[in-house]
Amino acid sequence: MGSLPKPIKKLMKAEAALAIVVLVAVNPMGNAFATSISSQEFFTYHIRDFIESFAGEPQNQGDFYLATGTYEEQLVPGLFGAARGMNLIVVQLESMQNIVMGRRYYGQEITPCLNTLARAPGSFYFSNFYSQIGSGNTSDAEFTANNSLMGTVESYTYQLYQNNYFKGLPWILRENGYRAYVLHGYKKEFWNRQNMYPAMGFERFFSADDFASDNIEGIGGGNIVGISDHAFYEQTADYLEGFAQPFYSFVISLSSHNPFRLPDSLKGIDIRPAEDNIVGDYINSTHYADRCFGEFMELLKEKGLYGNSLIVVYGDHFGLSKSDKRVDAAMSSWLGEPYRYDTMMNIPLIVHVPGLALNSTYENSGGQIDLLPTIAYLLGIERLDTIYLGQNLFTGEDSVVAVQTHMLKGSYIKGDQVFEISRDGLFENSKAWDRRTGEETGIDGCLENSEKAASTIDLSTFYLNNDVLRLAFLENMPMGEINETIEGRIAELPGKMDGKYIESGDENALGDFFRMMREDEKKYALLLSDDIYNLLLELEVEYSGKSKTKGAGSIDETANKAFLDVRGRIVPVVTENDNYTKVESLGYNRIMVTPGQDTVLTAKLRELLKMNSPCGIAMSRKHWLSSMNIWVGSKVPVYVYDANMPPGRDTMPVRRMRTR
Ligand code: GP9
Ligand code: MN
Repeated sequence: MGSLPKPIKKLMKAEAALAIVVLVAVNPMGNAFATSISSQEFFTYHIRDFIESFAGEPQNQGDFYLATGTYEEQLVPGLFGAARGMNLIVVQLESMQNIVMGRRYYGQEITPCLNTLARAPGSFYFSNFYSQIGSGNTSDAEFTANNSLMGTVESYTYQLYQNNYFKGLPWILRENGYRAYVLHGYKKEFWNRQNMYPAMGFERFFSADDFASDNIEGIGGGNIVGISDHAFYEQTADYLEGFAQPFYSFVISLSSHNPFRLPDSLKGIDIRPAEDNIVGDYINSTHYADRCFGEFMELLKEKGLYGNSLIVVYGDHFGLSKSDKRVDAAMSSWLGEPYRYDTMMNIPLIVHVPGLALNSTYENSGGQIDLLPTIAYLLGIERLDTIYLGQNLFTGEDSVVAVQTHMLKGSYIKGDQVFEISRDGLFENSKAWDRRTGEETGIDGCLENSEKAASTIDLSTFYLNNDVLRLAFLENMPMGEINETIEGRIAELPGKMDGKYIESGDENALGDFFRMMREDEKKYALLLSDDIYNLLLELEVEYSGKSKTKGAGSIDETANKAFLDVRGRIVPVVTENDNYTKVESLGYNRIMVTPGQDTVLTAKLRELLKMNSPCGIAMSRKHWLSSMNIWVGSKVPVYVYDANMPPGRDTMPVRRMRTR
């Protein structure tokens, strides 16, 4: 099958091209035809391109390849294979943001141990590196780092795709003679790790069952009360010492978890009254996590593992949420400047290759998705026979870092530029700024990168939804057959559906609607509202089984399963003034837009159709009759309901119209 990176890169380019295909054309009669990519075509397009990428052209790794030593623009010549044959120890640090790295709090160094590692001979510190999680927090960080694919915002990745086949770091390293283990001192059921880790290729999961907890009050905080990092690393080092070599050990810390309350005896930083809030707690919590990490490094030295292991350490995600107004204010006050999303998502990455004298800090942009090819490069793996969407950071190129939470799909960081897509899904309403100064730069030239960032997410979802890795690598299915298999699976929306209008805040109507959808497992429904985003949020809070008090990861799985099933059959309808991107970020992958009452195709609506992939246009019968000339010829299906749906009315039949 040859090495895949080139095709993938080609695919990414083609993908970007796809999105800028003009989707709205004007016919000679003066009527605008809305043409877009139906979901069917969308998927067919992907897979066609995927096939071409395998079929043609001899492979030339020169221009982009990521893991071999053959490309030209490497940051440091000769690093390919610099850690060949060594163990790999990857440490994922809970809530560790880059903001504390190298920083002092009134003279007190917050992360002296990480700073020491970053400055050590053989260390490379990437300071412009980002978290790329979906809705699975820690587990998404783990997923993306190991598989070089984005997780999802639909639900958490470890739940939705536990039955998929993966071919990330653990499997690749096992193919290369390694043993692969994962160690984390918390309950094995949490984030469905016990089922997902074997699927990802880990041979054994050392969970809370395998660690003696010191149960320090407040460690971890919230519902995540567990073992201290001190006790965890101590026992981890013992386990590592016993492993046959070479091994890959994925080590996931826990102590520095929100809300960051440490017992006073473990606080190492004197906090002033101004930061006597979550910021001060965070500083102390990360300081403690850093100290324990330093102890771990010392233990590795004692056990002779420091000198023969490639060590990679990075943060999983932010600890201090800008989306929480009080946290935002406290952080801005401490920093003396507005706390921004790029600052929040910026996590440290340190890569340590033993035996090298070199030491550098790099500022090329990168994200967790880039870890697999970067590590494979240092380990000297010539060919990465898998599908991955990241790039080797040692090429020195700026990655277009795709993000999908807080800043939504289509947002990215590249070099010093941060681009945040507008929540209404319109490019022109978006903004961009310089990460160094925070100054707005205007959005000229951002479209292509925004589309590339969005396609990184769409491609990941496509591969995951269709279990493409299984078909391609486990079943060795010929490409044509993969195409047919996937095409056969794509479910089209039925021609007849139910329509329902519910006002946001109307709990009774929402409850009745949810029950109706649960009872009839074949029913699909169009959902309209005066405030569709908030209505969907209410639905999620009430019925998703996610704990309202216990925080991320605490999920009633039975309730959640029912919710996901119902959600998959709901098609929210957004107006051109609604927040399309925000609705999408709630995990709805079939969304319709409604042109409201206008009988013209407004520029805004055209833009929405161009920038996004709605599965249809929805409108009332009256509207359809008066604007048919606009929609006949549309590739996007048009669905029509009987009249204007008044609140509280029973459901209303919705039908797909013939437009072609
Ligand atoms: C629990 C730990 C925390 O095992 O990974 O998860 P988070 O709440 O950060 O996703
Ligand atoms: Mn976490």
